[in-house]
Amino acid sequence: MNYENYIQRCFDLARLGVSNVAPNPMVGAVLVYEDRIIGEGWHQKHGEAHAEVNAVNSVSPADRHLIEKSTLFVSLEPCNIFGKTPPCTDLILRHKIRKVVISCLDQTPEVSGRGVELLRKAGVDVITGILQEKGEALTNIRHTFVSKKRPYILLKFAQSKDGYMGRDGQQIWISNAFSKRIAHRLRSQLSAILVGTNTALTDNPRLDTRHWFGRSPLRIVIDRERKVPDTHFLMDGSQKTWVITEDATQPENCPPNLHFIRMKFDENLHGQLLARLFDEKITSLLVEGGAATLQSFIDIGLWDEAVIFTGNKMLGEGIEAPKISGTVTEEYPVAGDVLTIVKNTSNSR
Ligand code: AOF
Ligand code: ZN
Repeated sequence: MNYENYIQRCFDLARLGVSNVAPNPMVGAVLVYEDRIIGEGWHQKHGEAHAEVNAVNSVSPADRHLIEKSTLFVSLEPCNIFGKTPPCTDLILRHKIRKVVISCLDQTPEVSGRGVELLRKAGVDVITGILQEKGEALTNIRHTFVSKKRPYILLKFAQSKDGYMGRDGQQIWISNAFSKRIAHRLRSQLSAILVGTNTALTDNPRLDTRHWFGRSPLRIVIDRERKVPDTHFLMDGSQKTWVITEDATQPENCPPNLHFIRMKFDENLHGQLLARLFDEKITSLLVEGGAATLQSFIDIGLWDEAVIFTGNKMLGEGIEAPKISGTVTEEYPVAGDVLTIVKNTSNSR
């Protein structure tokens, strides 16, 4: 039996939950009897059944007697705790499944190895670490959140071929329509999206997912002095929005999902914001600009990944794109643009 193929299938299934499972991780599971898949499942929505439950429930009546003779493959260690749902270890024992193969451990402190231990103590043969690096990449958002107690931070920007992001006070479109769709897909997969005051004023962004589908993230704008006028899209109440400011007085007729949140604009502004996001169980944050806001996260090492679109135009002058150093993990063409993914491999905070 090729463990890697089945674990890879778990990853593919897991990804189907991409926009709907936060703050939970994406998880996939398959049940295999003598090299035949008899059940498959994935975690589809936060608060609902885990992958293992869906895999067991998907087995046809004709195959149900095979469950106890099957091997359960899961992309993540099965949970042993009562969260929103009962422990998956109970399910495994109740169905007398004797072999479980997993990719990586669940770093949630209450689980973290205990799920495996519980199963082994009950006599289940548990194999761990299959395609572990890929399994960890799949759960990086959740694992950053539980281990660093802050959201996974992804920086996104577009730059011209000669390294400029735009010109002061002027909206300039650098990347192409294909890149824009990829950017909107990214938005649909993350939980919150942040811009600074200048970007909000100059670009009047909507920060939604209109060129993709699925839910739109929480919008956050840093606006110390409340410069963004209420005629701008960010203030329209179409999506939940936080305005981070020094003056949090609610305006009259304020839309119910527009929140003015007071913070101290000192050297710990990022810390305050990230702590607030952690409290609200927001597991990922997309920082979209502008240059100064992006650079402020880079300067203090608070970033995990950067997605950079490089267009094929030259601007000659303007606002320089942030300088980022990390490990390039992917680079590919997008209809004339180049998309580069950089990971922060230094030990970020
Ligand atoms: C699994 N299988 O498919 C998922 C798991 O709040 P709950 O009930 O959804 O459970 C939270 C815990 O379950 C937490 O440890 C999280 O990492 C894990 N997610 N575990 O066995 C799954 N989604
Ligand atoms: Zn579970």
